[in-house]
Amino acid sequence: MLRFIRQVCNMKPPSNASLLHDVDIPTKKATFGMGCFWSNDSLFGVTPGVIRTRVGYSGGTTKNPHYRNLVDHTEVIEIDYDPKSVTYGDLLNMFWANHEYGLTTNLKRQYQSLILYHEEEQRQLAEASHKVMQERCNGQLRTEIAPAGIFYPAEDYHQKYRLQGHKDLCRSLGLDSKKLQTSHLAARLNGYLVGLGGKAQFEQDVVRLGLTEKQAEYVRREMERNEGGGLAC
Ligand code: MHO
Repeated sequence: MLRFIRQVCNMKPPSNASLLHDVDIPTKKATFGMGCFWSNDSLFGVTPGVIRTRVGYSGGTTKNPHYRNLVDHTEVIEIDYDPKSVTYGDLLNMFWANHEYGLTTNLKRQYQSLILYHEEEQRQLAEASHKVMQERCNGQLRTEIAPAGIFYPAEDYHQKYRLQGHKDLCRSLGLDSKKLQTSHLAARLNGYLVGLGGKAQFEQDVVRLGLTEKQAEYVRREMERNEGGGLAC
């Protein structure tokens, strides 16, 4: 155990630029409110085709909301995805399959089930999927669909919340406040660390993401520890 702790604490900031923080390809945005944004950040961050994620507040009317004063805003996740690798329809399926708040009547606005669309095609797909779900739920669904407005990024400590629990790993990855919102690698690890994404995908990702063997080994241990438990908030 001691040896393990020492190993982790010895992780040095990367000496080369091989870590895959920046992925410079054309992306589209998707924005969803589906309860506490910590878990959604992990869920989408580890999804193939998702390039970057950040969490924040949107959907309301007041300016500059913050966590302790959301007023009419909702916790949302903003996703940058590669439409050649994952479709908006795939993301919508994940939206419907991974939260239960659409049926709750007395939910705080903070956790509103919400789809904020960025273009006409997204609106149509969102409304079509909503119609199917609404029939399945006998008209009880509370999910709202609206055009995406201003997105206010949440405070730094909410970004890649699960990853930030691993301070030495974060330090070894050279994560700063900007990278917490833009790093591809951070989005992926934030999911893997809580047991999402699966071992096979992680092993394929190790080299691509530029992880050292020590970093990879640390993530493997966490994946095993958390297997199957990823989404609790
Ligand atoms: N259960 C968590 C929710 C946080 S979330 C960002 C808490 O009570 O702090 O809404």
